Amino acid sequence: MDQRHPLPGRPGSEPPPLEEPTEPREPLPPKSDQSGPETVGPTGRATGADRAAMAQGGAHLTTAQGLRLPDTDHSLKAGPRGPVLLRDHHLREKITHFDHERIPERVVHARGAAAHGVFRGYGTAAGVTKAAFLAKDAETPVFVRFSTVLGSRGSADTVRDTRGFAVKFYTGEGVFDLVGNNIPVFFIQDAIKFPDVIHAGKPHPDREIPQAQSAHDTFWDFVSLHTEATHHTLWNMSDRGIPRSYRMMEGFGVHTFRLADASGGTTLVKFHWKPKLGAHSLVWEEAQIAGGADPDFHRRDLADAIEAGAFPQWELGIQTFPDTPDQTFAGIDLLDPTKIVPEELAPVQPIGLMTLNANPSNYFAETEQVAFHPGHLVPGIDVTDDPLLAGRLFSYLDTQISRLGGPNFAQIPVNRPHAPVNDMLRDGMHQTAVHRGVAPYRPNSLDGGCPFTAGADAGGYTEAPVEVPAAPRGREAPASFDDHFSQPRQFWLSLSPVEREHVIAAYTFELSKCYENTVKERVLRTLANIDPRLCEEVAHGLGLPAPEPSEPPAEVEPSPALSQVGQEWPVAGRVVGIVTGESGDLDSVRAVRQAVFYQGLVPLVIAPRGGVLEDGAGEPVTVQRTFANARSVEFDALLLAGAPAAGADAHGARDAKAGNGGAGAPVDPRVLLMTAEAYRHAKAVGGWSDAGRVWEAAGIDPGAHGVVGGDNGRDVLDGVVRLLARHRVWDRFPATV
Ligand code: HDD
Repeated sequence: MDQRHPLPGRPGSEPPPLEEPTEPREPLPPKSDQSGPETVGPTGRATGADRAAMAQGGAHLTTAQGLRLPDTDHSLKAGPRGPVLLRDHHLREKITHFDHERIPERVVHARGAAAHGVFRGYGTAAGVTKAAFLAKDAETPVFVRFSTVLGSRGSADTVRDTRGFAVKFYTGEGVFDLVGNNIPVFFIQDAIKFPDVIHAGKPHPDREIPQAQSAHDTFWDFVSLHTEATHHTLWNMSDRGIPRSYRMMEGFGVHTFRLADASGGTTLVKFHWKPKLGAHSLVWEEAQIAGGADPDFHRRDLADAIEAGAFPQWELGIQTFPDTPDQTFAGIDLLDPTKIVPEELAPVQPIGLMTLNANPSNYFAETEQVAFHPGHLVPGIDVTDDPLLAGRLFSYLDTQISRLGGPNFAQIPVNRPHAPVNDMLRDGMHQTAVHRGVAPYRPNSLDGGCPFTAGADAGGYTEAPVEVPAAPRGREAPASFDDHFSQPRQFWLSLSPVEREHVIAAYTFELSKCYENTVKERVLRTLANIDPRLCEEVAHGLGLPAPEPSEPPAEVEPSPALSQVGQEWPVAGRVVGIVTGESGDLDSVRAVRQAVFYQGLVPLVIAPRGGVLEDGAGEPVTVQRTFANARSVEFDALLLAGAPAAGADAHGARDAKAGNGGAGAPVDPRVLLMTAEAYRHAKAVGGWSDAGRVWEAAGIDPGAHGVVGGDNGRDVLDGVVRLLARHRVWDRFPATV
């Protein structure tokens, strides 16, 4: 963690005064975590006109035409009680602009959060691709947008859904977009079904419910009628559907891509993003609570981590496969986007590191207006004939035209390439470039023949000369696309027992929200083909008979890389709540808070009321959360500096002495709820002083794994941090499957 950033509430970062200034002054400078890349003009040159200067220059309020205004609080009226005059241009301009502030939200992936960063190539991909940004130590600015798929722009972050993982590389050879997800497979094999799967997943058209959910009839109707969706759906029902944080998600390019080296050799690859913090998830109850208590849970987590200097990192890796005419590997059809290639068969080879180090300064300008497209490629990276990818290559350009109001969205600052642009595209809505010359066509003799085309030796993009197989035209898929159950079964068999429990619970929950028994029964038939035990458990939960499989279970080997449980990971940036009462042992709180911080974690002190806690002995302790606004879901681990007594709350100490009360004082019920929840969600909990009274009152076995007691807060913290490295204390939950 960057030590330059002071602890929240630590003296040294004095905020500017909040009073209304009496003299004009420049707007506040961007915060240190908001320094995005330099604005680049449509020609690719740095404009020098920075974004703020273009829309927020000068000290005085003006109209959009730059006319200074003496007042913006009163409409122009005929006398103080008279009618408003239509000639008031400022009123009309202000309201008209406001009326048009919203643009259509993305038809999918509407809810997102983004960050700027940098990608550094390792040079290890040099043997398979000529892409310059992958060269050793080449540094490329990136903009990354994470998203949910189904919900509207204002929906909650922690819903069960696939997450988008879209990365824009501003390379010197043009923009490369890797528009992936946190799940390595997709629902459908052909893009022509995309409107159908999305119509099925979106809220029902009559009442427009449920929001941001797959737990409804039309979704399950679709996926049970299109059994190719089984694999993706199973991933959604697994812990992958409810990530702990965007920082702790894997990312996948999903399709097989084709890399080309300088001598024309080609290699098929699948792209993977591996988070340095490991891939971790919420538990379902936690996700639901967070959806209400903090709908911005993931968005906040990402921005807070970057602001605190705990920059999230991912390694980009590739699985490589020979570019053979059949485009299969180990019997797996590489053009089928419902299939993975297990990492045990084709290891993921790291080729670069991405670090997200700056928050956007304006959500709309950057996160909302960023426009990705899987067809934004650079020399050395090409597409394959995956039929899902083919449709995507059409869809993204098309959608930006209506979403961003015309064909010039590449001129929006966040979308501008950092490579020079000379495209002969002209005019259109929102044209901001002032093009020179008279001959936007080529060849021409009037503008000196410019622009010139570039062969491969001048960095021009050339498609790999792949043979197109001769076959009669037709609407059909290869026979290999008919295998819908072997890889879902492999995924199921690869999960740890506790992860399987979660899958069973997720299917049972989602299907219990459906009204139509025929839909549930059809889903059960697909589950029977994955694994009879999975089917039986879900059927039991629904109160329905378990059907027989329609095909024998596939003979597959588990792929251990698919499980998220069992390894140890860095704990940097994890959030540790420290609960204390008004009159608790502040010395221990100070020491533990400091120790948490120096281990690279984020300490948040939780007390009965806000402000600071003082004991006259040391520095006051700033309170970041109160018993009234804290919920366990915010913390990866909870530490109790004693047993805060009931009686003190945010409205003031009803009992001035309330705090870590005497032996007989009842524990504050909000602390009990927080602790019991954290324990139930398999989090590490620790405590010192008389924290044992909390365990007792919350019904927690002090000897249970993951409950760390002791006399010294620092020792307790060490025990808790060791547990955090495994994310959760799963072995507290004996699994049955
Ligand atoms: Fe898509 C957005 C990822 C299939 C059509 N998609 C979108 C975003 C991500 C993905 C991450 C959000 C980008 C952002 O943050 O702005 N989509 C995928 C993946 C797919 C996939 C990994 C399969 C492997 N998508 C897919 C198909 C189609 C689309 C088959 C249409 C035929 N996707 C779109 C879209 C969106 C979009 C409608 C909505 C907003 C946008 O493009 O810019 O065009």
